[in-house]
Amino acid sequence: MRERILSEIEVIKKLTASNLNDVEEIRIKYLGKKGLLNDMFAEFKNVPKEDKKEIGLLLNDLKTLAEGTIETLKESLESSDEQKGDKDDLTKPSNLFSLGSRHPLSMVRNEIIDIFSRVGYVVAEGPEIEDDWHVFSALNFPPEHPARDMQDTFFVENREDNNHAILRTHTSSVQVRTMASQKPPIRIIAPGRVFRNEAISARAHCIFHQIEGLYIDKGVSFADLKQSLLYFAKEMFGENTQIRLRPSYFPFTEPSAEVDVSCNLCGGEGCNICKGTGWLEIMGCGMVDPNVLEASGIDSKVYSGFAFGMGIERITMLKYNVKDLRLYFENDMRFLKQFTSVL
Ligand code: 2U9
Repeated sequence: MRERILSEIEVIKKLTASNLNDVEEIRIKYLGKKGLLNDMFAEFKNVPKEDKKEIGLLLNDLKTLAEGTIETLKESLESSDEQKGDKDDLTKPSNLFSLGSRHPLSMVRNEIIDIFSRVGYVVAEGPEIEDDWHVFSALNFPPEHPARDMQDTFFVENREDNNHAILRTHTSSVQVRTMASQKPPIRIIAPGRVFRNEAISARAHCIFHQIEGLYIDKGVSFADLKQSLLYFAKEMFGENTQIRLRPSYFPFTEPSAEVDVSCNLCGGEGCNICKGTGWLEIMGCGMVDPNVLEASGIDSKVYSGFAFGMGIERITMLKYNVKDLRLYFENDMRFLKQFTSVL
């Protein structure tokens, strides 16, 4: 009997349990009515008299050890269950999770789309990989124009007929496609990504975003263009904003102009943002050249139209005082977190 008790002591010392059912099984095995200890205590009467004291002490040790071990196993499982229960408490408030926000370029693009859609413009989209005809020829670019050069434009595929596949350098190709497939009146706004072969710096990037507008109907005049742009400038930069137009040149518009808005930081007084002039350049515009209308099958004797184009990066820079173009593309959370609107 001594050996049995000693070997059970060793077994109990090594007991483990992975759940409370295991502990109950151990309890029944050792301390249950028909358990090992009751068996042993029943057998105790057969122990020779001279061994009774020693075996009795050993039996009591075994019982104390079994009770203590079972209690310890139970306690440790209950406390880890409590922790688990804590995690599964469905009444607890959930952890806070951080919501993302719109990219500043998307916010400004959406705001511009919103302003023009309030006066009847609809959004038009087209492919980023274009061909020479839609990007240059249909827009009255002469064959030797420098923009057609590989230094300025990314070529995707050279074609024998010279209608090379290229990455669009402006979204004007979207308007060309709309003019070729729809009859006037046309009133569209074309937002999108454009590509130019430029060295990346604080002021230039090889990828940027434009929004262009096109309005074609009978009797559309330069006065309509001016009023439409004044409406846009006031909606975008505030009710007191003024505009001025300076003569310019683009192959696709005639006459053409650059558009400035009065600096809303200094109210036109002159500051370091407007470099002391009181004016900030925001876009280019003009009356669609008759050659451009004709190239897309629109009769220039019946219809006229105006067009304008702006860089979304530039408008965002002016609106939010962003100093370096590269910030838009780096996805640095410290920059992006400053724009929390969900426009
Ligand atoms: C068609 C006819 C005419 C779109 C126009 C501009 C003037 C212009 C620049 C502003 C800054 C591009 O992002 S930028 O570098 N754009 O100055 N864009 S008129 O004229 C068109 C477009 C399509 C069929």
